[in-house]
Amino acid sequence: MVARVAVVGAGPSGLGQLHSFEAARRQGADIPEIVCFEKQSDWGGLWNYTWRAGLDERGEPVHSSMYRYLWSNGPKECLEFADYSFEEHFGQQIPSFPPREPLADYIRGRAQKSDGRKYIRFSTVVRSVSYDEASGKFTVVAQDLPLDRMLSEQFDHVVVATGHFAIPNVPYFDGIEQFPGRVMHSHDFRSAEEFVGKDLLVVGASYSAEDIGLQCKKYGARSVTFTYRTAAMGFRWPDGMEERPLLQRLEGRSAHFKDGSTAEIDAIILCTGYQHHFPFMEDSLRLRTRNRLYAPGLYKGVVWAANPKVMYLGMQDQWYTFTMFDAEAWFARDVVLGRIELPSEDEMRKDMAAWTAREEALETAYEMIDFQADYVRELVKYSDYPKFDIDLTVQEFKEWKKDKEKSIVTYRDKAFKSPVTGAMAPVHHTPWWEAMDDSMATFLASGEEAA
Ligand code: FAD
Ligand code: NA7
Repeated sequence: MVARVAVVGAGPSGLGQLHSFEAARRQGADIPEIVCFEKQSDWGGLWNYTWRAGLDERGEPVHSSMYRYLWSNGPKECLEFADYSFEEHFGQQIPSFPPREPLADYIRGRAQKSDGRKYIRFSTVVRSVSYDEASGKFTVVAQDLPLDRMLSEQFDHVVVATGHFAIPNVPYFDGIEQFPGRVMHSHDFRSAEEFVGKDLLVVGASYSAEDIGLQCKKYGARSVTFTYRTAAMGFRWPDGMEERPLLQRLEGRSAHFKDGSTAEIDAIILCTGYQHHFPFMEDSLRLRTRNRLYAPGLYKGVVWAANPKVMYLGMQDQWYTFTMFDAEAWFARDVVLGRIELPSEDEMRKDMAAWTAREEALETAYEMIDFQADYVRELVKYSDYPKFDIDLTVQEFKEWKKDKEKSIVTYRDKAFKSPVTGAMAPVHHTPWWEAMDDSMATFLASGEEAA
């Protein structure tokens, strides 16, 4: 009997999984039957932008946390698929920091090339995954949303690729319920235009805070005050932007901070991160973790050690993204195909403990980059994921970090070299701070056409 594999989610991670099986099939391997369940009506995961926020047209939580005018926050060279270069997709060299639309197009381009759609059931949300010891099978219950029907099927393996930046972490601050202006989480943020001329408070000190705060200023917010819990981001912010210690309480429009200072604000965006949320997994199979570089219980960051027929992709905090998801997907595929033999549970636990100990000793961002690069290097040793220049990506990540320290406004104007083709990217025709139009057409146009 042919084995069956359920893949939950058709974002970059799930699509990487489908692509890996298809690559093996095209090389003549016998592959299991693959069914990918995707709750949205299209692929691309978070990159699949929607204007909707909160609940969608069918009452499901909106998945995407992406917003208009979102540009890649890292060099595209550090996420370039080893078997599908940007040059192959666009037929030309493109600048290093693309907006969302060309990146979404690139993700879809590779999935299309390997005919990924044939594996996917769109608009189908997984409601529960349970395991039966006696039969060794999983029961996956999914809801076909358009038909409003529950379907129940058996599988031999389950790959969870549902992402972890979609369910907001929303803290409470004293007096927030009486605040007279807009309060939202970054998950619901769609457009900076709403905040033109406003004094904005942004809670948080990580990527969302940095990018949303900066973007709001770029599009015309009067001022942006960040408030941090642990440490300030410490960038050299443009005029009208500053960082304060943690918000203690709100009194009307006044925000009171830990250092005793206050600010008058019109709106609050909580850029306070997300929850790893897998309500559909039965208790014994459910990953429970915060956003960190080595999630507990996952051998090689992928295999659920307590039941190795369950795998999770993309569950780490992310410096690397698409290539790391691929490295994981190839590993997971080869576990399913029996090409990788897993050690005993005890050995897996020792291996996980060693990675966790190393992760817990990390202090600087540079060490974290090295850690995640080593993790990707470790994974690709096990499979035939095509070689790419990982050392170059480490160098580029570190250069990018330094560029940001120099100027948070101009770091996206730099160009990097492809670890796949070795070609240097061109510099974008318009400095990012002045680039108000993020459409693919304008981004890909030559300087003269864009002018
Ligand atoms: P997702 O992209 O979240 O995809 C998960 C998929 O699973 C979705 O399609 C969802 O609909 C589906 N799903 C969820 N639950 C179910 C269910 N129960 N049943 C069926 N389907 C389900 N990365 C970068 O490399 N560069 C960037 O510039 C960048 N910017 C970012 C900006 C924001 C605001 C955020 C939130 C993230 C950003 N990221 C960026 C990181 C992002 O995590 C990855 O790029 C990538 O989208 C993760 O892919 P994924 O497939 O693991 O998860
Ligand atoms: P992150 O990177 O998980 O960061 C969450 C931030 O929220 C972080 O600075 C936290 O502070 C802060 N946070 C969390 N809870 C609180 C409370 N209670 N009070 C104050 N601050 C809090 O999530 P992001 O959304 O920034 O980034 C996720 C992805 O989106 C990322 O991959 C990007 O590419 C885009 P801490 O520093 O822990 O004190």
